[in-house]
Amino acid sequence: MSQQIVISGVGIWTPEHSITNEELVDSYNAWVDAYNDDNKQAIEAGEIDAKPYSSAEFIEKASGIKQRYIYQKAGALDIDRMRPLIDDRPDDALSHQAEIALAAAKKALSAANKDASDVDAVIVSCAYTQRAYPAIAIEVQEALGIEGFAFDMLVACSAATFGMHRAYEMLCAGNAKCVLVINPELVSPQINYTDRDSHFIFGDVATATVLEHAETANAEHVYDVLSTKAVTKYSSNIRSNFGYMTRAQDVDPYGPDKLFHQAGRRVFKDVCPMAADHLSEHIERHNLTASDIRRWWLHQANINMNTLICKKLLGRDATADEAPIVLDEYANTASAGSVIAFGLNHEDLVKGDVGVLCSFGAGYSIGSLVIQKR
Ligand code: CO8
Repeated sequence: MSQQIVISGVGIWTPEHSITNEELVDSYNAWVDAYNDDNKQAIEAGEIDAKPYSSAEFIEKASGIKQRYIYQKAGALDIDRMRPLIDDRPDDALSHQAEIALAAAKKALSAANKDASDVDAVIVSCAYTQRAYPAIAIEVQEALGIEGFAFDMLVACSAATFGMHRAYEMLCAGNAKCVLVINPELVSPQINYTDRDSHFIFGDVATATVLEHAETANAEHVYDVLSTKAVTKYSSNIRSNFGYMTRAQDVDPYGPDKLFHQAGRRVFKDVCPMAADHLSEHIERHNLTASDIRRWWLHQANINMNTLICKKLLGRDATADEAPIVLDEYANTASAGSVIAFGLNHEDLVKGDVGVLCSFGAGYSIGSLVIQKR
């Protein structure tokens, strides 16, 4: 590689609305009462099972999540609706996802001390895009007035790190000079708010990072990307079957299997050792051990996963300073969790400090970057 690649800016857009565990559980339990009442005869006849209550205590203990942000709160807690209410915009209006992508992008550009005219490539990388085409990234490119090219990519939980990998490679190859990677995780429309196993897991957010060549970087906080590492292994344990094929399949396009669903305990067991091994191997490339890493900006799905992974790496519990947690406030934000952790917890690092950004989840997919403060 002839030129050093750096991360020179990070931005986070946080929705103005939030939902606490208590609010979510109150709504879900009221829906359960109505469902069980409506289906009383079938339940008593043993034809269907009564729905069990959710519990705020369970949610916090099992996941560490206390609340989540949501793009539009209206509708999500309404027991006659149980999904957010988001207006349908005409083709000539800015789309919802581009709007939140832009908000995060502007913050990242400002942190990087860049104008849109400095950027020549845009990647929108997230768990879902609200349409197939034209790409959300091209809409954002147009809104910012960027000359160059843009594209969308989907890698569920690892979309943000994999997007940064692509930016790194485009910069190494000389195909771009400055890349904006944006993760507009507008996931609330895909949450099954009538499923107690998963209704609490996710929150909306948008994050963005700026990657460029070191020689053009002029921001206050700049990180050399020492290397990137990715692995995928097919699993249906986290899945959404939502998509255009349902039109031809004569099935309910919004049925439970078309929304997010998972075998959570199985995912926990499979992914923790995979992520720990992945991270060990990645830092070994640089002759580093876990104790040499100043900060771990890990994927934010479940606090118990992060505790276990850190314990495997360090041989002890990580402190909050070593491996910050943001999921208590943001919940699981699909691919954006490690970027939020980075965005909120990096300015105190000093020159030479090494940190690791890592995502893990659906696919399965694991992506990491070893970075060093300039
Ligand atoms: N309230 C009360 N009880 C509950 C609730 C609830 N809300 N939910 C489940 N229970 C019950 C269960 O039914 C079960 O009861 P029983 O023992 O009688 O069967 C009991 O509590 C224990 O349930 P679990 O075994 O499921 O509980 P866990 O301790 O395993 O915790 C978790 C569940 C929190 C889901 C945990 O397994 C976990 O976090 N696993 C990791 C999952 C993960 O990281 N997945 C990644 C998903 S993110 C991703 O891939 C991105 C996808 C794209 C974004 C999608 C956006 C919509």
